[in-house]
Parts: sequence; structure tokens; C-alpha cells
Amino acid sequence: AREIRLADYQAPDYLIDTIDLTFNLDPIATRVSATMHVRRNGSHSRPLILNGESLKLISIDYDGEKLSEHKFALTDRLLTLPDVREDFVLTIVTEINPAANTALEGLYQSAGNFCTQCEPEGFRRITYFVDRPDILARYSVAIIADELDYPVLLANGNPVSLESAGEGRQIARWVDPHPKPSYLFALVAGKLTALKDTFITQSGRKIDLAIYVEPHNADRCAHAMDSLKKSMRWDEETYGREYDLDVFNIVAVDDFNMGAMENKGLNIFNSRYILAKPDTATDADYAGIESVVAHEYFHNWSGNRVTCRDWFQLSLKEGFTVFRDQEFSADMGSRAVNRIQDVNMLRQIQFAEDAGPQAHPVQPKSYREINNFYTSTVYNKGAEVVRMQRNLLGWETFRRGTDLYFDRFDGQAVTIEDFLQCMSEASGKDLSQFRRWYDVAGTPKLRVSDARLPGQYILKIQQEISGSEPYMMPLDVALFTAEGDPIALDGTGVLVQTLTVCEMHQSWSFSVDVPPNIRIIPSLNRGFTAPVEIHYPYDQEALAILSHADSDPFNRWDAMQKLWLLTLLERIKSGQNGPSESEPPLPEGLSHAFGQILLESDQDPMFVAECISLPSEKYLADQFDENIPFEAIHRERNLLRRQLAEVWESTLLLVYEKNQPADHYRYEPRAVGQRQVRRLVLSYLTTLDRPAWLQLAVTQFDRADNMTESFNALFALSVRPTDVFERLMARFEERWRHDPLIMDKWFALQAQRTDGDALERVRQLMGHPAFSLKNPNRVHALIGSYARGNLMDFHAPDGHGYQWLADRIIEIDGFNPQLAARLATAFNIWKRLDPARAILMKEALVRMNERPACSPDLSEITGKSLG
Ligand code: HT7
Ligand code: ZN
Repeated sequence: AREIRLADYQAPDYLIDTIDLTFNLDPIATRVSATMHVRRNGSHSRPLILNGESLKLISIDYDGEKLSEHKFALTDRLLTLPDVREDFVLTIVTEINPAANTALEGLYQSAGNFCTQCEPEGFRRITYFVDRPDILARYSVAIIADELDYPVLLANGNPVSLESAGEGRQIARWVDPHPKPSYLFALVAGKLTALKDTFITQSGRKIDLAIYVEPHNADRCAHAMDSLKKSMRWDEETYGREYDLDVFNIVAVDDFNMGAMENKGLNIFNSRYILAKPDTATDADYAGIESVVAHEYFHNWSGNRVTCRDWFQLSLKEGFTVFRDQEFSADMGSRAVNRIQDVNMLRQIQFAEDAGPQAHPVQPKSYREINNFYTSTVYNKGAEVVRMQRNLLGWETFRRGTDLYFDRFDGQAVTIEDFLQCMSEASGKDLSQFRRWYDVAGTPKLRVSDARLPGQYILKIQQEISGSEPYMMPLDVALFTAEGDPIALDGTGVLVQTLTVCEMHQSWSFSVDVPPNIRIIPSLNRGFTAPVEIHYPYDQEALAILSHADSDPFNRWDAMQKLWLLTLLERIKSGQNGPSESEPPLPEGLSHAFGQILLESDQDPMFVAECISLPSEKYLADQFDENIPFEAIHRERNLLRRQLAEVWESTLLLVYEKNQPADHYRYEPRAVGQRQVRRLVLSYLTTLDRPAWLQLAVTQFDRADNMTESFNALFALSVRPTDVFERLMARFEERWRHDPLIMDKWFALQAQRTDGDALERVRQLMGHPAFSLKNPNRVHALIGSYARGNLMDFHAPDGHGYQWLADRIIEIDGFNPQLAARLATAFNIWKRLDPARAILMKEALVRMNERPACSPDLSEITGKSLG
């Protein structure tokens, strides 16, 4: 595929003001008639070029007359009308085959129902159109379908009518008054039931809300509905944004490439982000639903009312909306724990992406396949970049900036530059240096050192970045004594300062009233105000103090993480060539910090759970630029866990017992924290060779009335191969085998087990009745969990994991290129492997890349990976 470049952006040659669509639905031959008012944009004589893919053209009418074949040119991707008037009406009839649409873009079928996915370029698989986000049109839609098979007919906007169309068919009409880009178009038709509710907006309008699901899932929508109403209220209270249609509909479908889609007034969701009740969904599922429902709802303003000029502006809507949904979740639960989880994710996924072959700026400068740019960089780093603006400006000024942005650009397709301009106007600040965050790939590093002078503490910061232009960022800092007391800065009562870091080398001097013999420990980048790596020579003692005494919970957690890393990396490095003869002693500082934190489980169990979570194997692997020692990472991580469990066994048991949640399941922060700390504690205890702790897990499984507690028991037992684990897995399967969404948890656990048989098991499970290669959730659960969550087996020295994954990706690429491309990012790591593994992984990459039939999606990923 040709490279598309931001620098080549040109305003559209033609604008489309209205489009009336009529769908005559049929699984294999759906007729789509599209009538558009087209108008030339500016003065030129260029042709009208419409996008279209996998369409059968039936007819074209031009101002009411059939257009003869010599008046247009048709290729497999474009329809060109060389000679058109200043403005005119075009009616195009196409035929499409939704049942054959396995790529899940455009109009397709899921569980026999019809649904659409148009972002980013799916609308061109429905009809010929100028399929780019800066074409904003008013849509009206008529859907004609068999009334028994498809009783529910939905589209964007407000409903107008539902009538009989004769011969057992019905016709539904919908009108969306808000001009929108084609990527926000949506249609759903099927046998669905709805959970209905209402919402009264701040100005007193009544909105009808509905969540449509397959009838057997009717009792699993309450949490999503609750999340929707909370989101609607939050956006009014926090950003002053009110909903703008009479109805808001959500539909859950099983076959979906991503999490969900913010189509105007008709959000379509992957069912995993809607369906939940206590016995089928875990706390993590509940949290995911709350945040994705909010995310899609918030797009109604950040994305829909104000949209993107082109796909290079993707982070304008995604980064901003992730920031909004993260702040919403923080307000609904524990702000500190949410921040810890968001940063943990950013470090594990986005930092790795930014350091690998797919690295790109938050605003990419070119792409071949835009689907490959729905990345953690665009979403999560993009959110951090918006958060930094909030931190630099302060909330009130930032809010004035967002008001200006929404007011000024309502109904328009705009750029990241426009957003920054609003922030700049609202604050009077020059943000031109800040723009670098959008333009340059890679995680900046700050090298921090300090010095003491009488009554002074000096902090020096050096930006270690590629290129010579420094970044601008807010950096919150505080100082603590070795006793853990906060130090007042500059003779005031102020304990925390936000530094604006904006030069390559910068230093700050604080006057402090601390005797020279008392050590000062800096707490840097508190709350992770800047998405950077900080290099400061912390030792065990300093980290142990911060992990206990820092007043910023994020930095307490971070100090714990750094403590784990210090010990683990040292052990991994010295154990790279095999385990040492005798076990290394458990470092006193680490053990003490662990024990101290355990004692806090009464106050904030969720925070304790985060603090006692070891860094993942993946994160440990990311610390190595070459020759990643997978075996040593796995072994040393498990050993440290067992050593801690041995020392703190009785305290762990106490924490487990004290955090028994109330008798019935409720999704509320304290109970979630209690279940989470029990999960962690149980997985420490089960590393010990004691039947009593295995029994503890079995009892938890047996007594649980909710999925969180029963699955956590399974998870804890999965650490070691035992008969009892096998028995419980069999019981779980027996109970849930008819519910694929729940079986995903079981598939993932099966794929992640490190008993030496993982690949063989995964191979066999592909034949399980609940598995389907066509369903992205199943593929991520089984194949994705194997490739990303079982580093030991996937990276087996004989390369069996690489060969097998490449074969599956090739197979999947034949029917769902987006899915294949996502899976292929598991190969990004190859240059950091030891030479023997690197050769094997490279061979697998070359094999995928060199197939003539390789999709543009996949070949962009494999091509960049091979570099
Ligand atoms: N804006 C939505 C993106 C999306 C998507 C992109 C590519 C292929 C399929 C997709 N489904 C949804 C999701 C969001 O960020 O809200
Ligand atoms: Zn989004």
C-alpha cells in the first residue's frame, strides 16, 4: 500500500452536505442506495473521486439521470466521475455481502444480527463515498428488513418511524441532525432485547437510554447502564457537556475487532465491555466496562461534535478521551490506585512500543494502514500529553481551554494544533515547545543528580533524548529526610513543587532547614506528572524509606517497584547461566518494606495489592536491550515470591482472613480492594509447598458466589501444576463451556501455564467447541495470551512458539487482517533476543512478510519489525 503522509494533506475537492441511505437488508445480498448532495469545494476542475471496496456497483444516477458507463471510471478501490457540475445530486446503488465479511469492517453479521464498524475506513465497504473524516454530512437512514428475523432496527440519531413495508418486512427511519464524518455511521438490525432507562440532563431534557443485547444476556446489562448514567452526569459536572439527541443506544456484539465504537447516538460494543453480573464477571471486567462505556460516551463531544480533520489527528480525540475516561474512573473509585494502574500499563505497553520497531509519534507523520495506528502511543501517551497540559495550566485554566475548544470548533473537523491553540489562548502560555510531545517518538529520560550546600538542596536535571531540542514538562517533586519526614521547601510550608522542566540541563536550589548529617531523599515525578524515565541513583535504603513514608501514594508504589527491580535485576543478571547453588538471601530492606505494607491492608487493601504485585515477566524482559534471559527472569521472579511468602507466611494468612468481603458481591472500591489483596496473598501462599494453602484456594473456589473470587482461586493455583488445579479447571469448564465470554478466562489461563506443555495444550484447545479462530476475543484469549503471557513457552529455545504463531497469523490474515497485524506485534522483540532465538524469530517474520498475499495491515507491521 502507498504511504500516506501528513505533509500531503489537501482540503477535499468536493463536500457532501447530506446523505440519505436506504438499506434493504439481506445476509448475502444487501442493497444500499445512497443519495448525496455534492458540492465543489473551491474553484477547480478536478474529478470527483469516491472510495469503495468490496462493493458491487448496481447503478449511478446523476441529477436524476442514469449515468452511462463512459461517464465514470471504476477500479477495485475508486469510483471516478471526471466531469461534474458545481453542485449536484448523486444516487449510487451498491450490493454487499455481509455474511461473507470476516474482516469485521463495514456491514457484517455477528450471531445472525447485522452491525457495522466504520472507523476508520469501513464506510467505503458500504457505499461509494469520500470516506475521510473532514467530510461532515447530515445522515438520514431507512432500514428495510424481515420483521421476524430483525425486529430491532437501529441507526444513528433520533428515531422517526417504524412501519410495515409489506411482505413480512418492516421499515425503520432514523435522522441524525448533527453533521458527522462517515466513520461515525452505524446500523444494527437483529433479534435483541433491551435494558431501558432514562436520564434527565442538566437542562432538564429527558433522554431515553437503551442497551441492546442478545436475549440470553438480558440480565447482564445493569452495570453498563449504571456506568452510562454516571458518565453522562460526570461530563456535565466536569466539562459542562450535555448530551444532544433524544436517545442514546448501545448494542453489544460478540464479534468485534476492538473494545467499542462511539458511533453518534448508537455506540456498538464488544460484548466483553457490556455484559456483567457477579457470577460471570470479575472486578477487572466491571472496571473495564465502567471505563469503556465512559470512554465511548465522552467521545460524543471529544470526537463526534468536534472531530478530526484527518487520521493523523487521531490522538486529538483518542488521547483527550482516554484522559477524560481515566479521570472519570479516578473520581468513581480510588484516584491513587487508578493512577498506579494506568502508569503500570503505560510503562509495560507504551514504553515498550516507543522503544521498538513500531515506535511513532503521538501524531504520526505517515502510515500505510491507519488501522495499525490505534496504538498505546496514540491513546495512552496521548492521554499523558493532555494530562501534562492540565498540570502545566492548572485545572481551571485547562477547563477554560476545553470550553473554548468545544465552542469554537463545534461541528468541525480540526487538528491537534487547534487544541493546543485553545490551551495557549486560555492560559496566555506559549506552548510551541510543548508540541514536541506530539511530534517525536521515544520515551524521554531525565538524569537527575543532587548536591548539598549549607541550608541548600540542589537538584540537577539533564534531558537525555535523541536530538538537541528539549521537551517541556511539569515535574512534581518533594523532599524527605531519612526518618521519612517531609521537608518544607524554601522556608515556607510548601512540601511539593511543580518544576517546569524545559532545558537540556537545568538546576533548582531549595533552601531547606535540615542538618548536613541527615540524609535528604528526593521524591521525583510524583503522581507521574511527566511520562518519562527517571534515572536517579536510589539505593535500597532510600527506596525502603519512600515506600513507607512518601505522602504521594503513587511514589510509594513506585519506590516498591524500584525495590523489586533492584533485587530482581541483580539476581537475574547473576543467574543468567543457570540457578546459583544456594539461594541468595532475601534483602532485609525489601522484606521489611513488604511486611510493613502488608500491615496497611486494613486501611486501603487495593493499594496494598498494587504494592505487593511483583513486576511482570514482560516488564522485567523490557529492562534488557539484548539477550533477554527468559528462564532466569521466570525462575528469579518465582523464587523471590516464594522467599517472601516463607518469611511473611503468618502475616499473609492474617491479611487473607481479615479481608474477607461482606457476604454478597458488590462492586464498590473497598470490596474490590479486599478481593484483590486476597488474590495476591493467595498466590504468594500457594507458592509454598503446603497442602493447607492449596486447600485455602479450593475452599475459596467452592464457597465463592462471584466470578472474581472463584477465578482468583484458580489463578493462584495455576502457579504450580497440581491435581487439584486440574480438577478445578475441569469443573470451571463444565460449568461455563456454553458461555464463550467466560471461557476466555479459562483459555487465557490455560495458555499462560508454564508447565512445559503450553503449546500442545493451546493447539488442542483450538479444537474446543467454545473456540473459534474467527472471533477476535477468542483469538486474543488463547493465542494472544500464549504469545504475550507465556514468555517461557513462546520463547522456547527450539522456536516452536514462533513457528506456530506465524502459521496462525498467516491463517488469520486470510480473513481478518487487522487481527493478524495486532498479533504480529508479538514479534517486535526479535532484535533483543539472543542470537539463536533471534534467527528463529526473524525466519518466522520473513515467512509472513514475503507471502504475496500478505495484507497491507500485516506487511506494515512485519516490514517495520524487520526494519
Ligand atoms: N474509536 C474507536 C476505534 C475503533 C476501531 C478502530 C479500528 C478498527 C476497529 C475499531 N473499533 C473501534 C474505539 C475508541 O477508541 O473509542
Ligand atoms: Zn476512543
